[in-house]
Amino acid sequence: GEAVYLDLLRDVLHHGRRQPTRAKVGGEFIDALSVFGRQVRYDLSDRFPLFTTKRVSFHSVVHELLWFLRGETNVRSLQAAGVTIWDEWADEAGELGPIYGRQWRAWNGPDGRVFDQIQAILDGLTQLRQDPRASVGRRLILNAWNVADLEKMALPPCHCLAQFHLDDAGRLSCQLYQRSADLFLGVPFNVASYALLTRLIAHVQGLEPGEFIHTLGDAHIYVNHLDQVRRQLERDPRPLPRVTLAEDLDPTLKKVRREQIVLEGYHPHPALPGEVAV
Ligand code: THF
Repeated sequence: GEAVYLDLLRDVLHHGRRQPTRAKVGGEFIDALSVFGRQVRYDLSDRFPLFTTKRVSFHSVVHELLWFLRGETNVRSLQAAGVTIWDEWADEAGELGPIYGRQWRAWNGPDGRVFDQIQAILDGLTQLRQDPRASVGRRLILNAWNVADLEKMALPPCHCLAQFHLDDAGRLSCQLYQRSADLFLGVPFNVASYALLTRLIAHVQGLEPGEFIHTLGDAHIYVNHLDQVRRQLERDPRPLPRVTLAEDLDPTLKKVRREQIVLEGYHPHPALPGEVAV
């Protein structure tokens, strides 16, 4: 459960090296305590990993994920839902360039072909359910790191590549490689987001959720979050909530509606506000 995340916070708090970063808070460069290379696993079979030692906005997590799944890269529709987490990086027109949504749903090939990676994963799982030897078995990859597009993105992807895995018991797992992990603000979102993506894919494919495995490159705590992290570590985690999904989700995952995803039994400690480094 949540304990492995709290252990990671403690690890970086005690063993992280203080490093300069490219990011700014209030116009000034900010340092971070940082380690390189960690891995954390979350069981998705029963409870949902939305952390309880501070309130995490499930509303923002869901809207951001559905926005990625629609292939959108403009913040206006997020703002209309009251979600502002991408505002700092958007231009005057609300655009972020070809970030996650574009790469997931419409990766442009050199010959003018357009690749929908989410649909390819869904089709791959359909094949794999019929034939466990199908060649896609170890190729269920979602890749946002499009080298040719990086300079057009407002921010290169932090969660770069996810691999899905179907086991012989019909359980779907996901492993994410995250090159840069803002442990206090971003990671609670990232964990909930990929846990939900795994649940959504499993649901429309008639599979059970397995595990979410979070592999981290540079895992850091920005120094303006240290007080909040220390307070968070004094709190006792509570039972994790449950998420239930409507039976009739759009099988392409393009038109899933907010109200089709229901959070139950979430009783977190109070929010711990912190300013995001841009
Ligand atoms: N940049 C940095 N420095 N950290 C990140 O986590 C991050 N991202 C995305 C892109 N760049 C990043 C943006 N995601 C919040 C949460 C996620 C974000 C950005 C900001 C945030 O401020 N959360 C507050 C408020 C939540 C809300 O308003 O709903 C929080 O208390 O959780 C991570 O991939």
